[in-house]
Amino acid sequence: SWTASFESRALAPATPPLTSYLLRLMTIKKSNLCFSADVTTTSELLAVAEEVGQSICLLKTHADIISDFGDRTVRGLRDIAKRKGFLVFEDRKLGDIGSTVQRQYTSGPLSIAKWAEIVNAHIFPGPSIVTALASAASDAIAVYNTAVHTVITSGEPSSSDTDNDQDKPDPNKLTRTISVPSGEKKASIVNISTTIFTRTERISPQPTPFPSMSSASPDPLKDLKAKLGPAPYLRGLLLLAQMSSEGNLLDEAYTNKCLEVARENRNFVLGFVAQRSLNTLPDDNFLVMTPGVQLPKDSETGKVSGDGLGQQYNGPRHVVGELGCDIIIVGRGILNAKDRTAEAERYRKAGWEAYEERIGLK
Ligand code: UP6
Repeated sequence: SWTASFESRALAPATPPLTSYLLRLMTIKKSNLCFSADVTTTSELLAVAEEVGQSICLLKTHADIISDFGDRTVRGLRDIAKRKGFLVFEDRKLGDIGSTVQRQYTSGPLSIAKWAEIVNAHIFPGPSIVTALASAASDAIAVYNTAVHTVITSGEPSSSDTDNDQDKPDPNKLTRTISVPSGEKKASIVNISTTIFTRTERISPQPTPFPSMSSASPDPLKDLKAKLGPAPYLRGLLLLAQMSSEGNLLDEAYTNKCLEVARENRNFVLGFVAQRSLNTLPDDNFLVMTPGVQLPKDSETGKVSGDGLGQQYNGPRHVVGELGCDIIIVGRGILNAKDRTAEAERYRKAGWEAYEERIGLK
């Protein structure tokens, strides 16, 4: 239910590991803000990620509008994500037959699966878009997890370093992240591409209750890392269940179909891009991320309505507090500000206060 805290949703036993990690990250960082970095060069992307990184739980990209997208982009972004503590979401809105989306996801100049924990898709091509992407995702992370497996079966975890560097999988580093409890049978992976998700989930450490990131700490980001641990090398999908644009064709029946497809793929589908919470069954723990969010520039003049190109805006209190959305997605509201660091912080506070009100903390 959307009145439950992010912390309790992270700890629920059926919560997939990536969802759980993100919910813990949000709780510790006190942020349900996703920044939409709609910029057209690598330099701009890296600059703005540095500026807002501290305030966000997630950074959303449109890699296909970055004119010089490449190795430098990926390395730079992963480095900032690791330092500042956020996940990366490529807003690719995949929508084709299974075989094509697999390639769009894992190969070509973007090779999304290599650098973005989260990607999204439409379900208008039918439900096999989801199973095709799930299988491509598990193949993509198998390389990494094969390395882990080797180390697990050969025993000795390294104690030197707990960092998880996504760009250069290092089996020694990962043993600490997912060390197998003593006595547990060492799994042998017959078919790694189909077992990877259950396997990863089974051997992930159980999340334990976690204190908030301390703003009194001399280095809050270091504090965050100490409390959160390294990011798991996992991939997840969001379904486009509703859109923010005026006159869009995603009606109620379509939205319900998305929910149905998501329920059939609970370990891979983290949730939705939508305009309200879609969790209705007791087992539903889907995250809803909501674009079309802006705060009035100054609280005196009130409303923001649209961008003249179909975008429709709502405030964080409405979408999070009243409609039960979990994460606000903000692009130009932050991007066009003079001081983006301060503006991101203003959005983080607004989003978080709306969440605290909703769960009855305020
Ligand atoms: N986005 C929407 N509405 C949707 C789905 N996605 O606006 O229904 C994406 C846009 C853009 C961001 O592609 O990247 O969210 C919104 O940006 P803005 O805050 O600058 O309007």
